[in-house]
Amino acid sequence: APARIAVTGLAVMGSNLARNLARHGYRVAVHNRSNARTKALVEEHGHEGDFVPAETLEELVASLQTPRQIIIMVKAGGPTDAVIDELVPLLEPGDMVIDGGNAHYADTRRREANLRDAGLHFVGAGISGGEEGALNGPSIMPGGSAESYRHLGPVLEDIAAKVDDVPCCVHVGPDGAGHFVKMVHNGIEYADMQLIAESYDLLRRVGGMTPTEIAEVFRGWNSGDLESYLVEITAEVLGHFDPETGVPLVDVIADEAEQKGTGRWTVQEALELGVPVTGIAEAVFARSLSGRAGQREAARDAFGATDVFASDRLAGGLVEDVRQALYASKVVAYAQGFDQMRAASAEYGWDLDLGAMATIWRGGCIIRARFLDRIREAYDKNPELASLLVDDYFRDAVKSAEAAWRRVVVGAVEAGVPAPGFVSALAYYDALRSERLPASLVQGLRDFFGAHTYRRTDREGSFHTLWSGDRSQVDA
Ligand code: NBP
Repeated sequence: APARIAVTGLAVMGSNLARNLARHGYRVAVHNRSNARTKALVEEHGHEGDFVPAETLEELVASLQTPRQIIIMVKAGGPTDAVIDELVPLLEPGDMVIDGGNAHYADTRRREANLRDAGLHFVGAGISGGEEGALNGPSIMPGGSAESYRHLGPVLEDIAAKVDDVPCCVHVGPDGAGHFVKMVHNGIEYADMQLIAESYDLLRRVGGMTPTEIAEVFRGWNSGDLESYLVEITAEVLGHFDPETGVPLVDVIADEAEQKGTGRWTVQEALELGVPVTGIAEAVFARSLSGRAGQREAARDAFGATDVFASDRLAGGLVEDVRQALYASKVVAYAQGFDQMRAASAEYGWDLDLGAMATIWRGGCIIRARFLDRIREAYDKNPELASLLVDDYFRDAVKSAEAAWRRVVVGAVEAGVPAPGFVSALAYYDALRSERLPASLVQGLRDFFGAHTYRRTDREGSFHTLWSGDRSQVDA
């Protein structure tokens, strides 16, 4: 019998996805550029289901039922284009090519348009959850045509993670929508991790707690509003001791954070769209700063290795204050990420259902969290919500955290412990809720040096002041 679906690219993600499909009873055709991986997959896991190994793409295509569904799981970028170029001449109108890699959404838009011209469906599908998710149920964010989702949706929903029996997979929107949403997911993941890291740093350096004690704190937090995969694994990492030296592992890991680029993409796209994603940007920059070893050393030499300055601001309930600051800052980071998805949806005509995005991130992916139920409820109540922050539930949560949040920010600044995530999140909140912003002065300056004009608060129109003349105002 022909295979139901195919996977080409059998490194860790592709082989786990193929196994997931096979375990769900699908006859899966499998292929890899170098045949050794295909052989290894079938030898090691052939008993898990019904695999159809193919040595060439021709063989792979020939083994499939029509319309064909072929998932590409290769290294993002050039390799994806190479596979598509080889595959397209072998396909027939109506066939579906699914890219499950971490593609940039602009590449996905380009590929979708090209394949559409050839009568093919191209589905850029964000897949989150790493190798574990690919095998046991990832969060899947497929873009592409509605018609392709009618064929593919049932299969993808079948292999996706489930929360309360609801699959973590939904048709996100046309062309690059799926990969865009996956990108923002990763950006939010950066912000979330940065806020967690700042919380740890404050508890450690201001609170004088040990990693083991802090692990315990995170374990406790994981049974409340902050319940999430990242908080859960923070307790695991902080509680782990290096078998070689016997010290907490976190103390022997080099403090230079790396990145693969999706956080940077998120910020670059936010700049293009004009959406302030300050939490994600601070997280990306914090990683970059950590990696600038030479500058850090020079600064330590110049200023003396800073220990913590005395501050009694946080003497009282540090742990609870930090918990509240973390929660409020996290709400800001998510609010910003959702703003970015809304802006892209308007820009590209994607008609994204933001509540559905929260739903499919509840399981399978790295930012899965209890909190996402609240986000879904907020958008269910009001799909046109101006900001997540103003939803009743989040407004109350942020308001009740506000005093603690300010104490943490002031305390961190006073102690000299960098907390860019907390500080910028609070500044964002304060800016949004300000009656007047000094942007009026910025406009005045722009008008002064560049005749860029300004609008007035009291009547319509554009105006310019004759700064170098008699300083009267003219209509612009
Ligand atoms: P890699 O990203 O390490 O890619 C290795 C695969 O790409 C191998 O199958 C390799 O074939 C194939 N490949 C390359 Br490289 N160049 C090729 C070419 N020119 N033509 C055909 N095949 C080529 O694999 P991965 O870590 O499994 O990730 C796969 C995708 O999933 C990536 O886009 C990744 O960003 C994404 N992703 C990964 C994770 C994760 O946790 N790792 C999570 C979510 C998404 P070969 O065996 O012949 O060299």
